[in-house]
Amino acid sequence: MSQVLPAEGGLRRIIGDGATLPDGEVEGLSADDLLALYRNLVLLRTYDERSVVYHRQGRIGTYAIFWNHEAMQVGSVFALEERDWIFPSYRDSAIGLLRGMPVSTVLSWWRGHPAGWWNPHDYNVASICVPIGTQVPHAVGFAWGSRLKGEDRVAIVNFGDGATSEGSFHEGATFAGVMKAPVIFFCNNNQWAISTPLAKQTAAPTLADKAIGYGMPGLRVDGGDVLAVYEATREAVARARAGEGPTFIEAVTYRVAPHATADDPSSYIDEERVEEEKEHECVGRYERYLKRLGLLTEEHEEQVRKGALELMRAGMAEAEAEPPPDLALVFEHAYAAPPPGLADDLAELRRILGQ
Ligand SMILES: Cc1ncc(C[n+]2csc(CCOP(=O)(O)OP(=O)(O)O)c2C)c(N)n1
Ligand SMILES: [Mg+2]
Repeated sequence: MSQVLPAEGGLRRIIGDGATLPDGEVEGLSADDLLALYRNLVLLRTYDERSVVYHRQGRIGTYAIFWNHEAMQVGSVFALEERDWIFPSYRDSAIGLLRGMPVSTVLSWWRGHPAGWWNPHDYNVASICVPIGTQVPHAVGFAWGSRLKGEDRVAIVNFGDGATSEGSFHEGATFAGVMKAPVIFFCNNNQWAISTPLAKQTAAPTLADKAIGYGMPGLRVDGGDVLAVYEATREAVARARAGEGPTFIEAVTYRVAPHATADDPSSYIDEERVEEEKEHECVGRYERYLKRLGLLTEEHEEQVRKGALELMRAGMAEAEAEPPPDLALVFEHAYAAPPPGLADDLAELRRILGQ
């Protein structure tokens, strides 16, 4: 019988601060790996920053900003094999880019265009879930199903601190623990669920403490440290592959951007704390780490940033070149037998929009 230990208290950390806190290193990562992690971080950062601009220009719809969440997304995905599946939330909308999904696909998703509907089998990335926590039972069912089929696949499910209060999280975690499903519960604890702070979300001392109730280990990691996230996820993946069941990872960070482009956090957030957290945001921290190691030059940094920006511009051009979708799509796929009123609504929409 494997023993489930109480959740970790302290946060795992690898990256130092260049002063009193020493740098660590992760065994098994080559210089090429370290630079690949950097490129991925810049890709997601650029995607996120450009998306906010595109939103303001009216070129994409409401957008869920993930600025300073990149280390959690990049570090965790780097610990997976291509055959492993990712079950993202809206906060991880661009995680498919790490699996070769075109930028135009993700932008189309935020434009509400069907070109943004990808086939999950093409990238082993499930569809984005907007209802909080619903991706959790999807991931658990998938992981358990894979095990039954004798496949060697692991699933990772990304969700926030608020999602841990949802029934679907509880159902998924209970099931995964009992069935020893090869799944990783990756919680981005950004300490806010829109305007609900963590202290009102739970009375548990840490979110990782919840793990013991489901019979799985709970790890706590600094969510702004891409290497610590990678290392913790790699351990969870090894456990899942060995048939030892699920792991809960609590990656601790702080939401420094509004919940989404439709949110104004000034009425509830602590602005001073936001400014403080921005000082050591995850991409800059990793850049400084690589520079201390002598692995990153200004020229290389410039080149990586420029490449990411070009990818974004080309992706937006491609997304905007898509012909407008058929308006009927808005009305399809909801009912097996659509009520007659919907046909009238569609006719009216066509008349108003002249399509
Ligand atoms: C089932 C459900 N209830 C409520 C909402 C409205 N809602 C959207 S985002 C959000 C907060 C989620 O917070 P958290 O899980 O911490 O994720 P974060 O947005 O911080 O990444 C809520 C309540 C929803 N999308 N789905
Ligand atoms: Mg949150």
